[in-house]
Amino acid sequence: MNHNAKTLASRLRADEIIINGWSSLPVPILCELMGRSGYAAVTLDMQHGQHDIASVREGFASAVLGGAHRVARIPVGENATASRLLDLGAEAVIAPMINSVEEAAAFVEAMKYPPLGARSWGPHRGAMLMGMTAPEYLKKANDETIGFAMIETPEAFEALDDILQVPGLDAIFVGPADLSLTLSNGAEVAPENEETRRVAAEIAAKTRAAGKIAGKFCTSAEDVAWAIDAGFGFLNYGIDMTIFSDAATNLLASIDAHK
Ligand code: 3PY
Ligand code: MG
Repeated sequence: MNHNAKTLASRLRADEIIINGWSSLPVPILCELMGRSGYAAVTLDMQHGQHDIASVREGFASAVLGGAHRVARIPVGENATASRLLDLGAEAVIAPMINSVEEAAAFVEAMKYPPLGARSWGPHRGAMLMGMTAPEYLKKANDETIGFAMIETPEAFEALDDILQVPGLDAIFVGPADLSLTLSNGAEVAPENEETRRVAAEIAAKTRAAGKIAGKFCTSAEDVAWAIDAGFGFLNYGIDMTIFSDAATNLLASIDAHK
């Protein structure tokens, strides 16, 4: 966000629906283009995407230029990177494969300043991108930056009630590809199948009942509509690589000489 604009946290807590674009390519201007195209937020992916710290640092600045909120996903268990991403200006960090209360608590510890956690001080770039002085950032960071714990296994679903009680955990994000893979014990990746949706709907209901923000990765326009009805407020729809290759394929298909 830019100076004086609302934070992502405040928009989500006010029940605004936020459509997020997934950034997997380490090309900063694509984050700006996503913002200029109308995405409210962009998530830069360090788990399965090609981003590293340098491309996220530049991508955040580009997202600001494009008017999009800045989100990033860490690799599994790399909580030190979560703190670093906040220092570089992340408004939200997504942690994949949170399967237990202990894992959720360790993530919160990296995300929050005392007394909620043990985040170390040094948010110079982060405060700048939030349009805050360092003392303002210290006062507001625990409320105005968000940690999403990803629920994407039956084990995580089993522990969800307890995970939702972890002090300082702001939000849950459903990864339906892994959820379907693990629910089917490796048989299929089917993010929109009945069983995955049944579990995802319960995750949304429990998360909302606990007063927390619910997010989900969506794989079609119909899936976005379904997820909004189910209570999810932070929705990813669209991945940079797919957007480009689909657009290129459609463009070429529209040329008679190409057929
Ligand atoms: C999943 O669907 O498993 C995800 O992690 C989405 O990025
Ligand atoms: Mg996943």
